[in-house]
Parts: sequence; structure tokens; C-alpha cells
Amino acid sequence: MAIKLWGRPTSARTQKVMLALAELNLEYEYILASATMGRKGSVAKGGQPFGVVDTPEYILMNPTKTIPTICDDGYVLWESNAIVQYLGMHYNPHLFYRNDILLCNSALRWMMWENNRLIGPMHDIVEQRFRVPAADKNPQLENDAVQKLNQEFEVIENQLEKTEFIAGSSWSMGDIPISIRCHRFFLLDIITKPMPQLARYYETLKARPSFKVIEDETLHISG
Ligand SMILES: N[C@@H](CCC(=O)N[C@@H](CS)C(=O)NCC(=O)O)C(=O)O
Repeated sequence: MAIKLWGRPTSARTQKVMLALAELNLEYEYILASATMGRKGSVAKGGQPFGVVDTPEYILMNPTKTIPTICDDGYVLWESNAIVQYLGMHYNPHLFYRNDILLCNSALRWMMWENNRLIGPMHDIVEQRFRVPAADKNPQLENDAVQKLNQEFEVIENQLEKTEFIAGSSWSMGDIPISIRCHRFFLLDIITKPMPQLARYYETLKARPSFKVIEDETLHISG
């Protein structure tokens, strides 16, 4: 039975799962779902959400009413990083962490860090630039988020001076969330000082065939 993925194309967390599935060459059925965004853009701007997340059937699978969720042969999982980890462990541990518990945990550490440190400021920037109606914009909030994000990306820059990929000398599942943040960071054009290691890393990520699924800039910087 094919894997089912509930999500929306502009959700970075859904994109993590899509990247993981692409890396693993797994086919899946994609079901559009969301409460805040849909075909016509952000609900804040009067767009229609895809829905589904507030149905009893969905809430039974994912009580948080968020996306993404997967169902793999009856096994239901939500929480994007847990899904990425599950897919790697189940389908190709060698690709996702060289079957090495040290690399696995190094990668997990970066996945948790991305969740804790990058998502907040990046979300604020995307919301302010593309989703909040003009009358509700808060330029100070956006500026603060840009400064904060640059500080966080310096942590990545420093790491990439030491290792080729985020968690070590080879690509790992840790690079999945960072790929999306890195792509958005460059697309948003908010880098305040040169980050040569990050630029080198970004080129390497873009060269991976899986990157095609997140390449389109309208998936990242749109209303
Ligand atoms: N920690 C959860 C957060 C899930 C989450 O907040 N997802 C966002 C999209 S990125 C969401 O569902 N937002 C409401 C919506 O789009 O309807 C995860 O990583 O999966």
C-alpha cells in the first residue's frame, strides 16, 4: 500500500517529508490539507484553506490538527522530524545516517535545533513579507527576525567550516530541514554578511536530484 501524506505545498514541514520521500525514491499519495493556507493563499488575506485538518477522521490521526501527517501501511505518524526519521530508519538507514548511531544522533541534534531556532524567525519573516495584509504589517518584528536569523545562520556557517555537511562528512537526514531553511534564506535575500561555507553548501544541496521537489520559489515566498 502506498504511503499517504497529508500536507500543503507551501509548508516547510511538509516539504521536509517530501524531500525525505524523494531521497528515498518512495511513491506516495499526496492529500492537500491545512487550516491556514490553500489554493488561493493565506486565510489572513481571504484565501480558502484546503481544510481536512479539522475533520474527525483527521483529528483521530493527528490531534494537533496540523500538517504533515503520514500513513504508511496503517502506521500513522505526525511531527515532521519524527516522520523524516521514521522514513530513513525504515527504508534506508544507510542513506539517512550511514547506519551509524553517532551520525544519526548528530543529525537529530541539528533537526531539533532547526525546529527550536530557525523556524520561529523565518516564519515571522515569511508571514510579514507575504501573508499579513498591508495594514497589519510590523516592520520592527520583521527586522528583528532578520537579525536573529542571521545570527543563527552564523552557527551553521561555523559548523560548515568544520564539516562538509551539517552533521558530518556525508549527507544525512540532518541536511533535510536545513536544506529548506537554507533555500528560503537565499531566496529571501536577507543575508547581512558573506557566508562562503553556506554558499558552497547551498550549491551542493541544489545539485541533489531531490532538491527539485522544493526548488520552485513560489513554494517558499508567496502569499
Ligand atoms: N511540530 C510540528 C508542527 C506542525 C505545524 O505547525 N505545521 C504547520 C504547517 S508548517 C501547520 O499545520 N499550520 C497550520 C496549517 O497550515 O493549517 C511539525 O513539525 O510537524
